[in-house]
Amino acid sequence: MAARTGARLLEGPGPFIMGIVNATPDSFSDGGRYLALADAVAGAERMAEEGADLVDLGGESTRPGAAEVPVDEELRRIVPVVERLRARGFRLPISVDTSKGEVARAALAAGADLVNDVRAGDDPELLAAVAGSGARLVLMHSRGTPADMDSRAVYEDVVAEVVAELRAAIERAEAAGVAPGRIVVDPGIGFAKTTAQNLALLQRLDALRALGRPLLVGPSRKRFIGALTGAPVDERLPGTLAAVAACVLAGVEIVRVHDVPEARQAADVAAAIRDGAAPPPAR
Ligand code: HH2
Repeated sequence: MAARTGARLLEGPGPFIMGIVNATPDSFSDGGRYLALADAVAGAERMAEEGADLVDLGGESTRPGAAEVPVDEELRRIVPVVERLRARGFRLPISVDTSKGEVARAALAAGADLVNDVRAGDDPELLAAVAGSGARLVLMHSRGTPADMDSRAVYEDVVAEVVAELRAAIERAEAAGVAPGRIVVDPGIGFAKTTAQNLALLQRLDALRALGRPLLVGPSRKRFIGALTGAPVDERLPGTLAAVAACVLAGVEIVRVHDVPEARQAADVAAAIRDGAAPPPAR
């Protein structure tokens, strides 16, 4: 497949594909695959060839029940990957999936462009690091920690509450100096949500538009697909692609996926149907 020319994130027409590289031993679907530095670098470079618009490097699993990773270990897993990719001239934006200020700061210094925080700016040091760097920030909705998030999936109106909690997170980030135009929001599919709540959010993505920020959604291989279809985690690609298409039809700017070439195709076709136009020739 030909390499893409690499439109700058959120500056081209989109939709943008965020490829997942988890440098962890225990992530729910790709745990162990990218733990070694060389494997993580090769995985990111392969995703760039396959049509990703950015890659998301993670050093800590956030699946329900996952163990917390000490900051030194998370730094050791992530920072050398960013450094090596930048040294090799990697042409895509690099996102770092972390909730720790120290990790965010070090990754940004090493050349990351975006911090993807599944705790929506809970750590003031993370917000300060992003504010000082001019990087982008993803604020993802969740409640509690991996240890207790399943028991926190209690809402009267999941859509209204997720919107309100993301609005509070945006205010906290802006008060800490993050530029309003640098913030992306994410409803946090699978984080403190039941299958019915995930579906409600995916049906009502328009409600998140009230926040006035680009949207990111991460449905890839998640439990709700297994709950709907009975498919085990390594057989959820078709369900993932259905969710990717639904997100793109709803106008989501960024989709976070493990399977880049398949999601690229699904997203481009969905976008062409949505817009009634062929995608740009680079695709
Ligand atoms: N989902 C996961 C991790 N990070 N970030 C955003 N913004 N949105 C998501 O939906 C999201 C995320 C969980 O998926 P994965 O990285 O594959 O697994 P693990 O947390 O086990 O590493």
